[in-house]
Amino acid sequence: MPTKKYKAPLSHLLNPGHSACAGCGMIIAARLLLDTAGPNTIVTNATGCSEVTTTQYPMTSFKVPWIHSLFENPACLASGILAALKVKGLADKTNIIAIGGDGATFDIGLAHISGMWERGDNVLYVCYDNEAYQNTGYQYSSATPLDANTSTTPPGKYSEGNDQKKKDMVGIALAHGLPYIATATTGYPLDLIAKVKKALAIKGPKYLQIYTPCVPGWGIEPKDTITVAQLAVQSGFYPIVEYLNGGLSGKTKTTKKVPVENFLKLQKRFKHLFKDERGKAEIAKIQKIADKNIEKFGLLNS
Ligand SMILES: Cc1ncc(C[n+]2csc(CCOP(=O)(O)OP(=O)(O)O)c2C)c(N)n1
Ligand SMILES: [Mg+2]
Repeated sequence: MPTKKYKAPLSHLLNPGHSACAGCGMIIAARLLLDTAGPNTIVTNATGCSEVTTTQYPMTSFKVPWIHSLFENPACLASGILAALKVKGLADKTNIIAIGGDGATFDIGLAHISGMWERGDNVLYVCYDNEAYQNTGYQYSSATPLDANTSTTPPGKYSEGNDQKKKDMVGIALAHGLPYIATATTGYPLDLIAKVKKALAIKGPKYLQIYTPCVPGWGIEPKDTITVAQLAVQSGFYPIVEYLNGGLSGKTKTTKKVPVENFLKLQKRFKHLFKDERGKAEIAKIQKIADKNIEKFGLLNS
């Protein structure tokens, strides 16, 4: 586990005054991302919390050039900007970062992202993964984990919440042969910063998936944002890994395996699992998923 502490700079490229919830994991990630990328950056943004909370007309929190067009197309915008910068001879001097939530990335913008990756465009695509369409009222996305209670996967007599497993977006990125792919989380800011730096230093298409707890969507206390993200990693629920040219090049290990229960019980979206025997059996299934991750990536320090 990383032990160093994060020392925040005195000014930021994402101004305060945005309307993100107190304790929002996404907004912490956004600030770390921009401060690391620096002012020579152009951002394209999908629709979602990362856009709606930062750019309420006529104001913006962004201190770098920023554009939003449609929910599904930050990748297309990024490719267009790259083409224009090439004509102007500025392509090698500017970071282009495309941003989308998990809904924009795993579901609705996936075809456009695939095209951008296939073309080999020199763009860093960042997904803020809060595991649902949180902006429009906590609906299920294909990034929603098994058994989570969302407004479209409510638990009840015949349901334990979401009955599907989370889509393997990192696997999809790997299939595109990207030179750099990583997961990170606001739970470990220094690791996140290091990955942004590394990604931007590499030419070609990059994918960074950042695990960002959502206070109202997950039903957590604002003060628990960092703790919940760390427990997700320490339990194996959300593996933090890095791939260079398709080979596993980094992983965040844990010294002591934390039971997934410790992660789940801090969140109202999993509250129904702690009611009865049926829920207990579901927790065992989630534990199996985490155990599989620990085994697959070798996450336990022995
Ligand atoms: C084509 C289209 N479909 C649906 C919407 C409505 N919509 C706007 S934001 C959003 C949810 C975004 O979810 P996600 O990408 O996960 O980002 P989050 O808000 O969770 O950060 C939806 C469904 C839209 N704007 N455009
Ligand atoms: Mg989302």
